[in-house]
Amino acid sequence: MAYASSDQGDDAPLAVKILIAGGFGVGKTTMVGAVSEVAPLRTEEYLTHASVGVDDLEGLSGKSTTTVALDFGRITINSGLVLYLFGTPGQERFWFMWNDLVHGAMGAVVLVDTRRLDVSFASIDFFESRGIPFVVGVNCFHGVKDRTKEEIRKALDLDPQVPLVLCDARDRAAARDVLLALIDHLLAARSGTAPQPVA
Ligand SMILES: Nc1nc2c(ncn2[C@@H]2O[C@H](COP(=O)(O)OP(=O)(O)O)[C@@H](O)[C@H]2O)c(=O)[nH]1
Ligand SMILES: [Mg+2]
Repeated sequence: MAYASSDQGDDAPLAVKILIAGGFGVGKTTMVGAVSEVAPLRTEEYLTHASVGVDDLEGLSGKSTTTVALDFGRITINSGLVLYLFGTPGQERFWFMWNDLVHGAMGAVVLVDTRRLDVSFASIDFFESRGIPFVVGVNCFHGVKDRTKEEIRKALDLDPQVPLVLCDARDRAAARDVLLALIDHLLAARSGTAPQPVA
């Protein structure tokens, strides 16, 4: 994937790769679909009996598909910046893909569902351990804000500098706001040197 590609000429927008991560069923596919200005590339499969007992569907009675590879979308922030979004597969059996997906990523959104915070712990650990800047998007399913931001921060054991934004993954403007919070965070983290994509 291209990042700040030098062969596009000076006027070409900066292309930045962002990962949309979080556990199974937190709204990754939904968010990429909501913000993408290109028809999102999806690799959803219907959940089959084969996934019963493998994919944890507790609390997800409406979920009938699952992302087997990844979601891909694009959003133009302004004339100088385009984000390429890669939704990561949430199920544990696809974690081997994450080391490839992370190549060149400048930052990440980790989506959480307050009813099942634990399913996103691994994503947070992953980005923390690799020093990749991320923001946490709290997907308020059905508009339910059942915990305060402080409670969620504490439960996730988040570093104080990691932004936490409430959102509705289905809503384009709300999803865009999460991405804007990530861009602000990336710029703030620069402190002289831009965050470097993972080699
Ligand atoms: N009510 C509500 N449902 C949502 C929201 N975000 C996602 N969903 C639903 O929750 C399920 C899981 O979302 P999905 O995007 O497939 O999760 P993923 O596994 O992280 O990609 C789907 O049935 C979505 O339609 C939300 O903000 N509110
Ligand atoms: Mg998905």
